[in-house]
Amino acid sequence: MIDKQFDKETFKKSVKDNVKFLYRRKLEEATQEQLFQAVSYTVKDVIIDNWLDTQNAYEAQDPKIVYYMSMEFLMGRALGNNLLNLGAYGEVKEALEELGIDINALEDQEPDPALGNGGLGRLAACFLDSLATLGYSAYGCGIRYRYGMFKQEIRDGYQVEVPDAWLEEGYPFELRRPEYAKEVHFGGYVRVEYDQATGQNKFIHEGYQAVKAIPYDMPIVGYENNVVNTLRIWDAAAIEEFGFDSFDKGDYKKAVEQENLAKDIVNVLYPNDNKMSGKELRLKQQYFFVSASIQAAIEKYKKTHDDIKKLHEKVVFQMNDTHPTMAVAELMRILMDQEGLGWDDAWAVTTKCVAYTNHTIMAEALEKWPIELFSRLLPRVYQIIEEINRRFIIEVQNKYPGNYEKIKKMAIIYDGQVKMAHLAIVAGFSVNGVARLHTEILKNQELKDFYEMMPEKFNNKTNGITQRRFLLHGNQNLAAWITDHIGPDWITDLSQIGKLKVYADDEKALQEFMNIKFQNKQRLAKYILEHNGVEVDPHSIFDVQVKRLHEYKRQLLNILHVIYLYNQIKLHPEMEFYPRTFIFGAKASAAYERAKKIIKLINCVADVVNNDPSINGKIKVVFIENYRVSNAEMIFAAADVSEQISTASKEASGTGNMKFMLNGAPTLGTMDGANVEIVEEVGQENAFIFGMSADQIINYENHGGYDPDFIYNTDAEIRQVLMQLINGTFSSDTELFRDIYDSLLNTKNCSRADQYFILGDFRSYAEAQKRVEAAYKDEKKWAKMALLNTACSGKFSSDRTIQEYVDDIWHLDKVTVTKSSEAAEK
Ligand code: T68
Repeated sequence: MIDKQFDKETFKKSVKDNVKFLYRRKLEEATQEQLFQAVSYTVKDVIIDNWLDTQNAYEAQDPKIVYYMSMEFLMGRALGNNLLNLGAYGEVKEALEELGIDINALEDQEPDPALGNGGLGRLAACFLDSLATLGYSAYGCGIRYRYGMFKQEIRDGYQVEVPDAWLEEGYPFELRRPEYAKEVHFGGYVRVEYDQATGQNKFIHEGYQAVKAIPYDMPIVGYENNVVNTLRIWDAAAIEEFGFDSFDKGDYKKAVEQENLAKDIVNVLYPNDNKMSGKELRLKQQYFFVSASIQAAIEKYKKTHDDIKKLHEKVVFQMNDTHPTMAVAELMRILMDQEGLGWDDAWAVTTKCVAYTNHTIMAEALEKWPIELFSRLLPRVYQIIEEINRRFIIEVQNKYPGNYEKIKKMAIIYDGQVKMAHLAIVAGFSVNGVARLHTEILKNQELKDFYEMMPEKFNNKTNGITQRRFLLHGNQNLAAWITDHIGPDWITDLSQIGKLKVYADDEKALQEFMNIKFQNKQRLAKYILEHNGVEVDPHSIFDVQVKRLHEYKRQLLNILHVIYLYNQIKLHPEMEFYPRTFIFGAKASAAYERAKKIIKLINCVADVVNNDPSINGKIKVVFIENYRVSNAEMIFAAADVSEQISTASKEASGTGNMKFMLNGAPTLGTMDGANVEIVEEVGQENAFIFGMSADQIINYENHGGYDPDFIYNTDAEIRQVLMQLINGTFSSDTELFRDIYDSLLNTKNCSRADQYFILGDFRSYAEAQKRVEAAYKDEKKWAKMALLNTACSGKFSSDRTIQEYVDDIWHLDKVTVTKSSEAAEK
C-alpha cells in the first residue's frame, strides 16, 4: 500500500469548498451533477501533485518514451478508476457516506468518454493503464472529438443514433495546455528552391491552410505507484481568432474557412469499426493529430538533447493500426525540412522510431487513399511517400529481379492509391499482430510477400486487458473474495490469479464464487428491468454476446439459434430445457444497413419470444441499449456464458473474450483470434468450442466450394428458421428481413452467399449449446469450470502484453516516482 492520499476531513472540506466556489451552493443544495464535479476536482488536485512528481522523476531519469498513436481511446469513466488506482476508493467512499453521498450514484453522473469504437480503442485505453502501472514513460496521442461514439437508443426495435455531447457539462479530468499548441498545414503546393550554400534542393510548402492544434491532457493514474502519465488529445482552432482583424483586411472568407476547417476536423469520431471510411475529413483528422503529436515529441526531445540523429534512443512511435501511418512521412518531413537532415539520415532515424500494429485482415478495413485526394491535401507528405515508394520498388526489384507481380502486390503506391499498411511495414521496424493465430495468418497469407522479404520485423503480441477496471472496479465482490483467498498481488501481477486453482474442488469456495456471480446477475437483472422493462430470472443461464455489431462477429448465428430453440420448445413442450436469458449489446455503424437490420431482428425475436406464454419463460431475449464501457463492466461480472462466435480467421484477437474469462464465464466460441489461446490456458474441457477452423475457412475462400443452399435444402429445421425471416413470424412486414435471408442463400446468384459461414457452422453451434446446457445443469461441474476460467486468465492481462512490447519492441526504462511530500520528509 502506498501512503494515504487523502485525509478524510480535508477531503470532505475540499468537496464542500468546491461546491461553494463552483456553484455558490451548500452541499445539501447541490445536484448530483454538481457533486460529481466537486468531488472530481478534489480528486484531480491529488492527481496533479502526483502528475508533477512524475514529470520531475522523468526529467531527472530521462527514460525513453513511447508515444502510442491512436485515432481512438475508449477510456470509459475516470472517477472510480482513478480513486482505485490512487488506492483511495475505500476511504473516499466512507468520507462521501459521511456526507450523505452514494459513491455509485456519483460515478453514474460521469459521462463515458467514448473516443473510440470498440476493441482497438479499448485496447489503447488498457495499454495506457498498464504503462502507468508498470512505471513506463508513455503518452497516448489522439483527438479530442467533440462528439464521441454516438449514444444508441432503441426505438421500435431500431437503432437510433443520438449525438454524444460528452463535453457539455465540462469534463473535470482534463487540462487545457494552450502553451503547447502547434500549427498543422493542409493543401497548397510545394516549391523547390536550389540552396546555393548547401548545394541541395529545398522544399517549401506554400499556399496552405493552417489550423491550430491545442492539446488537452488527461491524467493516466498508475496503480498505487504515484505514476501519472498523460493522454494528450488535440483540439483544433483557427489560427487567428475569427474577428475584425481579418474582416478589415478583406480576408473574411479565409477567416471563415479556417474557423470551419478547425471545427470540422475534431467534430466527430467516425463510427466504423473494421471498415475504412474513405472520407477526406478522415484523412484530415489523421494528419492533424499525427503532425501535432510528432511536433510535440520532437520539441520535447530537443529541450534536453541536441543530436536529432539519436532520436530513436529516447523516442518510439507505436502506430495503432494504419490510421496514424502518416507519422512515417511526417517524421521524415520534419527531420529533413526543419531539422536539415538529408534523406538517408532522416530515413535511418525514422525507421528506428516507428512500429506498426495490425488489427485486422478484413479487406474492407485496409486503408487505401486515392492519390488525387492525398496529394491535394498533403502535397509535401505525398511527395515523401512517393520517394519512399520509389526506393522500395528498387529494393524489391533487386531482391526479385524481373518479378513484376511482386511490385504489383507490394508497392506502396499502385493503381492510383496509397496503401497505408505497405507504408507502415516498409518504414516500421516492427510489425505485430494481436493474437498468435492472427499473426500467423498475417505471415502466411495476407502479408506473405512482406514476411518473406523482411521476416525479422514480424512478431506477435497477444492482446490483454486491465484487471483493474474489469475485475477490481467492475466486480468488486469477486475482487474482494479473490484477495481474501490469495492476497492482493493479482492486482498488479495477474499470473498470481493462478493460485485460485487450488480451490477448484473446494465446495465452500465454489459455493461462494457462484454466490457472487448470482449477486452480479441480480444487479444486471435490475438494470435490465429498469432499462428494458423486461423481467429476467437471475437463476436462468445468462448467455451474453456484447461487442460491436458486424456480420463477421455473427450475432446473426446467435439469434437464428434462438429461433431454432424457440421452435424446438414449441414443438416439444415436454422437452427438458434449462431456462436461458440471451443478452445482446451492440452498436452498429450508422451507415451499416444490414447490421442495423440484425438489431431490429433481435428485437423482433425478443418481442415474440418474451411474450409467448406457451414457452413458460424458458427463453428470454434482451437487447441492452447503448452498450458501452460503463455498463460492460457490470455485464461481464454477471455473465455465465461468453459468446465468441466469429467466423474463424476473421476476429484478429478479441478482448471481450478475456474480460468474460476473468469474470468466470466460460467461452462458447470458435477457434478464432485469442480464443485459441484462452482454450490453451483453461483447457478444452472448460470451454465450448465449435465450428470450422481458420484453415478450413481460408481454404473455402481460396477455392470456392462452400454451398449454403445445400444445407438449406437438406436440413429442414434450418430451413424453417430461415423461412421464418420472411413469412411473418417476427414481423408483419414480410419483406423486412428479406435482405438478411438473401444474404445467406444464393437467391440472387451472388457469388458470396453466406460469406460468414453461418449455415455452415449452425449445427456445430447448436450442438455446442447443448453441451453448455448439460454442463450448467451439473452445478458443481459448472462452478468448477467458472472458477477455473478466472484462475487461468493470468496470461490475458494487458500488463503482460505491455511488458512484451517493452522487451521486444520499445525497450523502455522503468521509472520509480516518489511523492515530493514524502521526499521532503526524508
Ligand atoms: C479490433 N479492431 C479487432 N477496429 O477487430 C479485434 N477499424 O479482434 C481486436 O481484439 C481489437 O481490434 C484490438 O486489437 C477494431 O476494433 C476498429 O475499431 C476500427 C476503427 C476504425 C477503422 C477500422
